[in-house]
Amino acid sequence: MTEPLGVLVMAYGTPRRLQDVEAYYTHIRRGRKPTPELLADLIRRYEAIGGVSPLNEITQRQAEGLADWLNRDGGRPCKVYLGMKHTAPFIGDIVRKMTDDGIREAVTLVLAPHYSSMSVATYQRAADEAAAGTNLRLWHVDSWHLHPRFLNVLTERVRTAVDAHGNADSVTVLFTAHSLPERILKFGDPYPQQLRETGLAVAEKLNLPHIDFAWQSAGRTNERWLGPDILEKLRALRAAGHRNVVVCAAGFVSDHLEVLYDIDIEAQAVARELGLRLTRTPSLNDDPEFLRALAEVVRQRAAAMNHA
Ligand code: FEC
Repeated sequence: MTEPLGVLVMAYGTPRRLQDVEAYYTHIRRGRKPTPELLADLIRRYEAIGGVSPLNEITQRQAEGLADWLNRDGGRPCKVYLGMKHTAPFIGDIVRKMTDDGIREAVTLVLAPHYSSMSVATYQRAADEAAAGTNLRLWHVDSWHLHPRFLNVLTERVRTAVDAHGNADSVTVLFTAHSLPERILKFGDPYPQQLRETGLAVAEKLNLPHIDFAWQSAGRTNERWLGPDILEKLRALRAAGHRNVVVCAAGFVSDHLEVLYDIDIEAQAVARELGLRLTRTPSLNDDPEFLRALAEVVRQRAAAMNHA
């Protein structure tokens, strides 16, 4: 029997209960506890979206849907594992489970389309560290921001949202992703360029006359983060006479705090205040076509290693 190919899906993770938010936040801050003010502010944001984020559940469904596609495409049988960056089951523990299960070859896939040394690479490092000295060989997928099927799914969402506004001429489509510290620019990180490439590819398919880019959800730290921030960009668009904005959070693939709070509550409030009509494209979540795109991404990576 053919030995299964391991597939390590990696995602951000979210606290399962409000009581777990402090430990989660401390983990994100690499062991430094947040101040009481920062913690209270984060808890307030979780409460505003109903107390917990749907992220873990959606991630789980994404991994299951991916496994379904991979096990019916006629290729090598796959065993899909899911490891989280900031909550259990942690990436390192899952890699150890993979080795216990006898997996010797695996593709790793982060559920974020754009590569950065401060995002995707940190997941990969966690997996590499756990796999070091074992028989498990990992082949990382760095990015999949231009995968044709992914672009098709995103494009359809943008098309529907723009159509709901009436006329593409009167709408600005704003592509966003999670901000990162500005210092990534010093080492030529591809992250900003990749977000641009995704947005431009969608715009080209739809022949969109007005597109723009912004960063969202910047961390509450003292350093400079990539800008313009989405709120600043909304103000600038209104000042330039725009009235209709479609936000496509192309850097995220799921509903979670940064979408449900930062866009649906915070950015919506600013848009209302400015007299802007803002709609957000629905998150990809467990859309079968999106998961099929991810299955193709995995197969392509494996094929590049001649292990499809
Ligand atoms: O729904 C949820 O509960 C989790 C939503 C969530 C996602 C997410 C994705 C990304 N982050 C990225 C980078 C950073 C950096 C810092 C940082 C901080 C936070 C905090 C929360 C949080 N992030 Fe996150 N992120 C999510 C949630 N993130 C909560 C802490 C409070 C706050 O700042 O709001 C700053 C760390 C530091 O303080 O040093 C950097 C990137 C992504 C997108 C790629 C990915 O999914 O990995 C990049 C979802």
